[in-house]
Amino acid sequence: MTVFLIIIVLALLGVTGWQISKIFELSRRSDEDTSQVANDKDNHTQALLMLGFVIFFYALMIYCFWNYGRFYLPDAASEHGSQYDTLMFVSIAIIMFVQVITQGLLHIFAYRYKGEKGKKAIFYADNDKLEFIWTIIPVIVLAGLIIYGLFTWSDIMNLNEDDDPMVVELYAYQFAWRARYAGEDNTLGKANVRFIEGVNQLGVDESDAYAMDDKVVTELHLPVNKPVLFKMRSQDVLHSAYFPFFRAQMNVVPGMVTQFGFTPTITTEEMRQSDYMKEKVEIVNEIRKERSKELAANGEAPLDDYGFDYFLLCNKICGQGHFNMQMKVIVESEEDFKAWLAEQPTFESTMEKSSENVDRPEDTAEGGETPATKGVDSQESMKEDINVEEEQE
Ligand SMILES: [Cu+2]
Repeated sequence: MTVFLIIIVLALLGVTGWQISKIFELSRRSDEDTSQVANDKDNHTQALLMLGFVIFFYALMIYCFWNYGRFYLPDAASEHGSQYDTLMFVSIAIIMFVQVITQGLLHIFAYRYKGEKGKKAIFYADNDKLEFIWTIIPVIVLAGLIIYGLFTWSDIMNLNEDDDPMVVELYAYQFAWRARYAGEDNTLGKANVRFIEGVNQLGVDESDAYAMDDKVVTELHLPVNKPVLFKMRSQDVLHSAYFPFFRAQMNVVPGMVTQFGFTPTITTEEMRQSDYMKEKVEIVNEIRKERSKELAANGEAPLDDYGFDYFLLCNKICGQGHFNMQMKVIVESEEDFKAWLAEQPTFESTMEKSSENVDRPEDTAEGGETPATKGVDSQESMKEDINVEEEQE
């Protein structure tokens, strides 16, 4: 009913506007120029609008650089990152330079050579020399950029196999990540979604000898200055493994293995101590403090303080829980990494434990929690969270 009334009100308003415009038309002086052909006054208004637009456009551009510049990522935390950033910078610098000049010229010319009574344009058919110049310059610049981009791409993508990179699988599913370390042999065991059962969440092939020493974890640890080769697999839909601080991103496609490698160069602790990050964390905590005050006023629990950590994000909108599909990444010294990895259970021991639990059901209640079963729990609770949200809607 309300909608119907609103529609009627809007229709009546439209009719009123139309009637008013009719009255204005009738009250016009008879000597006013009502021709459809633009006169000097029209041309002058249009010319001023063109000039006004380009000034507004430049002002907006400067404002955006000034205001949003602080959202740039800090120096890359990977070996190839600076190459990537330079390519990005060179491309943007060239585009900005050309853009500023051509936009300016386009609008200034529109203003300067606006139509005027008695003014006639020169008939200028063509000029081979000019056409050659404005064709060849973009061709050279674009070809240069593309070739530069291709070289950078192949430099980044072709991991040097002689460096013997550590192989880690990144496993994506709605809506979380798991990592699988290849173990002592640095070879990942075979896996297939058909083998997914119980604690074997990643579908690792139990009959493959290479799989026995694999380690499935929920947090990605990386030793600093060591090359890592990621092999990516998806359980369900298209995901994208995105490491913004390491300038790395690769699609994770169901049914195939994609790969990407990089060498982290800045540890989590070093990044936390950098001026950039200290300032950022301070700002975030300032906002959180303000928010906590509001929460406290409403009798709710205040927010925890934020501390920086690297993370792996999903950068493909893969469903309802996409926004929270992330995994903590810790870059640390090789000793710390080795100590951490040694504590993680192998696939073999996880499977043995689970089969023992099946044999002796009385143990399951108090049985130790392996990271894999922990994963099941968090996955379940995540699903519950989403269901709760759905109900609220
Ligand atoms: Cu995803």
